[in-house]
Amino acid sequence: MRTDVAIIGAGPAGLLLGHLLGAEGIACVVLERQTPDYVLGRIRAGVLEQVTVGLMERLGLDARMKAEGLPHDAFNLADGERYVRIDLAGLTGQQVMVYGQTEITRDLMNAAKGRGLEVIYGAGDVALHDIESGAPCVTFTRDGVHQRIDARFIAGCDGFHGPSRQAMLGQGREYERVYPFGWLGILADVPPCNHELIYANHERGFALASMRSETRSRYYIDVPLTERIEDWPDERLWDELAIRLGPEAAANIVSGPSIEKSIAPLRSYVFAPMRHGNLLLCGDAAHIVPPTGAKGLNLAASDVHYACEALVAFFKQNDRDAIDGYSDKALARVWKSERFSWSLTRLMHRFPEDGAFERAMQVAELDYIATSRAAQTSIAENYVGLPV
Ligand code: RFL
Ligand code: PHB
Repeated sequence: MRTDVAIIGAGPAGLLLGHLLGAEGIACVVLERQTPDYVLGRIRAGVLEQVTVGLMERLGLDARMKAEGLPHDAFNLADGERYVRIDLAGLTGQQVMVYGQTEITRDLMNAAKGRGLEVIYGAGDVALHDIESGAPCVTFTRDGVHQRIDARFIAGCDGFHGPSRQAMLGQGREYERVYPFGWLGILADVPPCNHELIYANHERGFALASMRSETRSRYYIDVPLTERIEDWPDERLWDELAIRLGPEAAANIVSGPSIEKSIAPLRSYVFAPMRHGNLLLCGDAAHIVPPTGAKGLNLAASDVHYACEALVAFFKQNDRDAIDGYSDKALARVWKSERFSWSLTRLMHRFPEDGAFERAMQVAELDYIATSRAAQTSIAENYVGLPV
């Protein structure tokens, strides 16, 4: 096979890039190791920035999101019984959209065939070759048959564990911070306890009340990395959520059987630069943020925006500088989201190594945020997403 851009990974980054390039008349093929059902079974992000919503609008794939997504004007930071409301709409004039990563992925998947976007699922042993040359290629096996795609560029959209970053590891630098806890998440078909998200810092640890719809809730607590999912039967988790979210939220929690429960470790990670030769990395393949700022999927979307812009400039105006400039442009936004996610994680979690001083700093910061419009505006403009 021959194409302009071989895209590895059919998560949100790979599918978005495939559709955007297709709309510009640039040929591409997307290679995914898993089956469509497996990809849709991963319960992850729930909060979309305007930039991400805007890309779906540009593709004309926003109808279901507009009908079923929940626009949110605000979210809350809770510390004990105190709530600090961050009025996103009032402070920035913007909202965020609560719409699951599963749903956005499903919308992109369903539109692929009709738009002629070729996605090859079940691609094994994906390997990248000759990324420094003008004619890189990707090899893989499917149904026991060895295959090869020749391309002009490769887009590595294959997440944190994929082969793309591995192919350029010696060509850049890794920046990493691993946190001493993970988030235990539960998805249940019960109404949310509050119509706005609540991030809580309780003496027993962090908790988040989120949602997917008026009838489906998503909650998280932080747990030590040694904890196993079997240690957390549903009742224990509901009891813990009620304590950590505080009495006001607890009074409105409706509990029910989990339809998904998993533990995700927290990590901050950046690989720079995000391009080497003709391989461009997008999304989790290049960086990871702790979920506290709801930034991971949104960063994948903004990377894709910059990558698409660069590839269009190359194919339409023969502009090689646009490709060379991709990494700097994408990283400028990545680092700001890394900072925001790291600082919100620091503010809202009890770190095992922290003492009385660190806790006093958290209280002082929350006091400051509670009383300063400037501090709230800073949080709000980061949460709704910085401009691309
Ligand atoms: P993905 O979604 O991991 O997709 C990568 C795809 O590449 C495939 N792949 C391969 N394909 C072929 N060959 C190989 N060898 C391959 N290896 C891997 C994989 O199967 C997969 O289909 O990366 P992408 O597209 O960059 O998207 C990134 C997002 O998934 C991620 O950043 C977010 O989910 C992070 N995140 C959140 N982001 C937000 O913007 N808002 C949120 O509210 C939010 N909440 C979260 C989150 C992530 C979480 N977890 C579980 C990590 C909440 C959680 C709990
Ligand atoms: C989610 O609903 O899954 C969610 C919401 C906000 C976050 C992280 C995850 O910061």
